[in-house]
Amino acid sequence: MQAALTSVVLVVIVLGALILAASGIWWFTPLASNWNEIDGALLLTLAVIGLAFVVLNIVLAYLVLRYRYREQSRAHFLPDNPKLEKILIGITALGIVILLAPGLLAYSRFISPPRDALTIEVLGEQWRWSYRYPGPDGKLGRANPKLISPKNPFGVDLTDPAALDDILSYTELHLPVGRPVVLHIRSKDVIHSFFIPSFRAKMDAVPGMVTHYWFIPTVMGRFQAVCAELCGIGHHRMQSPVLVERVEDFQQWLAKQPTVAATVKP
Ligand SMILES: [Cu+2]
Repeated sequence: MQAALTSVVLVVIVLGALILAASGIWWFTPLASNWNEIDGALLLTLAVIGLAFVVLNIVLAYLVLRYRYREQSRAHFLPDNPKLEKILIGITALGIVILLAPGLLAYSRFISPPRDALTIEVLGEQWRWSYRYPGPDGKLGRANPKLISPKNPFGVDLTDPAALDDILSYTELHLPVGRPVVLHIRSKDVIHSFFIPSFRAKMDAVPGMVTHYWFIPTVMGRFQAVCAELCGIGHHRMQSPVLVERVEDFQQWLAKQPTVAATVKP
């Protein structure tokens, strides 16, 4: 009786998961960047682990029922079965290769930005995101964590001439549509992770390092960046709006933001 109940529960779990997946209520948000490739790797991963989940649980449900306890039954002694083990190792190895290979290829492109990409700095701290854009010179000035102060939250090095025209945003990330953007990601305190789900783009922000990734925003509109690394009590509200606009609107917004020279310089 218990064996039958266990089997039924396993089958119900599998059916429930399949119905939930087919209903689409927890499906991905529509892609809003160039990363079709990452979407493809995610779907392939879902297909491989989904198939393994269904097959393993159905086999388990069958075995629980087939070999349930019976008064007169006796177990066989089966020391090992090299042939079966080889087959299982082969299937597992193939599954792992299918899971890893497309992701590794996509990742190598994800961290290799094109030369004409617009560089924007992302600074994470408990619990907010701030952004630094290059000024008219097109170059971000040097920054150093040792220079961080209440007046100079990015730790911008004021002796670097390229730094003075840099533009700061403490609230929103604005992006021009259709232009490659590379984000240089820093953290002031603990490990955060800068994740824009609609762009399928995510990377850890690690204190003492500058990490990076690039993308092309392909859809205009309002999206959301979130922190994807549990980073303390305010982690859940470490979010920031991401606005993808026409190039002219982006330039207009940028022109209204404060520069380093105006706000940080003593
Ligand atoms: Cu965080």
